[in-house]
Amino acid sequence: MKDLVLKTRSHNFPMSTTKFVSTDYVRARFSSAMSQMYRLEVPQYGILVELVRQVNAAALKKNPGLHERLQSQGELDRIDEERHGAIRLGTAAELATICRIFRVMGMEPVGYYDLSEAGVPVHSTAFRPVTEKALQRNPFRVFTSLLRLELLRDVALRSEAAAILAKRKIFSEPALALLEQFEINGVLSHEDADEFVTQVLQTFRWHNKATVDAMTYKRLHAAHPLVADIVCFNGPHINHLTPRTLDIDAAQMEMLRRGMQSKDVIEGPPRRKYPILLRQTSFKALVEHVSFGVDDINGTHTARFGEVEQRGMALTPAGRRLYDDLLSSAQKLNSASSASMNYPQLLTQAFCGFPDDLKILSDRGLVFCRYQVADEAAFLRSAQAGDPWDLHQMVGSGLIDAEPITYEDFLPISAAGIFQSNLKGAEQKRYNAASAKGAFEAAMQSKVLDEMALYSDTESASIDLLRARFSLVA
Ligand code: OOG
Ligand code: NI
Repeated sequence: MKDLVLKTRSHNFPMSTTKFVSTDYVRARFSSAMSQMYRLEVPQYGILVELVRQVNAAALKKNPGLHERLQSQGELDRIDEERHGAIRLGTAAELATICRIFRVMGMEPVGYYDLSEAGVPVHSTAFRPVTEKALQRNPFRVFTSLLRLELLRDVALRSEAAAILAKRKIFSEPALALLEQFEINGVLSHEDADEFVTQVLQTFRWHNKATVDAMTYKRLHAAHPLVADIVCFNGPHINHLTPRTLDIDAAQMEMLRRGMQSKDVIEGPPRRKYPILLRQTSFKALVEHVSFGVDDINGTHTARFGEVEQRGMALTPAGRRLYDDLLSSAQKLNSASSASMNYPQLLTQAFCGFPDDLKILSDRGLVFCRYQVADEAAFLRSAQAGDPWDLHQMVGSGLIDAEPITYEDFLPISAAGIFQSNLKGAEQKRYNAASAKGAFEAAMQSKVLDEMALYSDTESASIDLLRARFSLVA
């Protein structure tokens, strides 16, 4: 529990012996500190992590091909350390500061997710590392949502909520001081980095005392349960942490066997031989005791849950269009009451339209790949013989391997499903709101990165490297 102990900083550290640390170090420390804290706060999370570890070990043992693939992609070592978390912020200022804080950890905002379409009054991004090396070192991500008070119908309630939020300070003074120090120097010392992690962790801890009275909580909750969750506490408590599993069907079965209240349906694509994008399931949020107002009136709040995810291949824009089309056709059939099949069956049927063969997937340009030399001797022979550079042909003849790139992001429809299954009493309303990426970026004071461009850059970089080697030998 070293991470949770508040340490005092010594300021008489001589510069010459000060060791500076990388942003990767800060992120890895923070991810591990969050995991330790959440284990203490929500013991079911610890059980889930252990369950996933067992499922993963079994999956690797059963499937040597999977073991080999993860190893060659540099992912084997990160699996047990891998997790994402989620937080919900109340104001533009909070989002702008969190963006600066996550930069100290080498995390950038990637992607824009509009959840209003699915009846959740927030929009979101995911902070995550973006380089291949940083992802291998530690891929910690935080799905970060910002409340959209302007979507509430009741104008008086809007300003009441805004006034409550304006009063809170969610970051500690030492955290902000270290943040400024990092921004000036571009680095933190080992000691300061550890202190920074300790301080930032405090922002995400649970508060069992609401900042408002029970009536105010009730009114905000009636507008939307998420509004109460975001507005009524002194900080954006981490609401779940998600370990990565290699077999989500097995993990789901194991959750049910151990009596966890897991969702009935796994979000995302159906089970396949070659997994694509992201599949997720969660256990229901806990009903927790909280107290309200100065009189400490007892009540409950429902927010925190557990989730597992399985990651698959990153899809190109063409692959993603096909995914979105198939998913929406399965969902349409499911909402037509005449359907004779259940949702998982409809989904499986719809996804017959998505090839499940690596060669077809890459030939049809549906997945992003990292290209590597497969047959070193033949590659060199071909270069020396003066053969023309022809990637497609060299993959076909086995000189080069096309290794699918793992999806590192989230899915808006799945995220909405996860939000919904954890909001007690939320009615399924649709907000008639325009997507507001520009407003989100203005609030954050930073642009979000385009995830497709990141995958495409990784793919191109691998091709450029091979091509340069090929012409060097020639
Ligand atoms: C975030 C829900 C979305 C995911 O993995 O898609 C999410 C939240 O409940 O705050 O975490
Ligand atoms: Ni999640």
